[in-house]
Amino acid sequence: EPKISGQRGAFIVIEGLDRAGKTTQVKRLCDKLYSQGHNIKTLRFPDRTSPIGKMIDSYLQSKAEMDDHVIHLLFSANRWEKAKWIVETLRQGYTIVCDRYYYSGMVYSAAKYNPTLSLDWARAPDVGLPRPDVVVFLNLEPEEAEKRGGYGDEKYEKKEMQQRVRELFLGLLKSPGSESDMQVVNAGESVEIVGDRILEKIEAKLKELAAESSRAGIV
Ligand code: NYM
Repeated sequence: EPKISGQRGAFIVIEGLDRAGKTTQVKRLCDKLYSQGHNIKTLRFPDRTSPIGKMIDSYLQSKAEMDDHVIHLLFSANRWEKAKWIVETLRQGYTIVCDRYYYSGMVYSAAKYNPTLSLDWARAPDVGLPRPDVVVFLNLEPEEAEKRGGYGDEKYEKKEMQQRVRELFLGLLKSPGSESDMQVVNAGESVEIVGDRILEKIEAKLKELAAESSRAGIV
């Protein structure tokens, strides 16, 4: 049941490399926040269920070829499809926990080093999306990722690409924009420890939020 106190929900994003344990941690976090009395909805990008999401899925599985700019814009469109839902759901008092957002969008596309696809170009189509209240980046050393049994078969799940993606993610933390608000958690620890660290970051932010104005911003 939506809260009737008038307090909006928080928009929480979990980011990271492939194999950093995002999906596991999103699930744990939702269970924990729910047990604390929050109303929770989850979201993941890409959302492969919509027509655009199905095109993205075909691309990731190498069943369809696409120009780097085209697939980038589809990933962005896939977020815009959900923008209104995000705003309304937060307003109803639900806290949203989201597996990847536009940060992944920027860094995976920019990691291709296509000369006409810069980080700035990649960011542009996402400007105006609902802005997260907290972003946690699960950082994983490349050696640790290797130990986790290598990558899957989808596009981008290659060592060199992951290394570039990681560098770009870490670069975002130093950027002057809203990306520098990202909280970093070392994903190389056990599931329990990583979960506790994530919760610490989020609880601190939720407290701040409760004290502040309740209007959500935009990217
Ligand atoms: N990915 C994800 C992008 O390249 N751009 C985006 O905007 C998003 C949201 O999709 N390798 C990439 C990162 C992943 C791949 O994600 C599929 P997942 O979380 O494995 O379903």
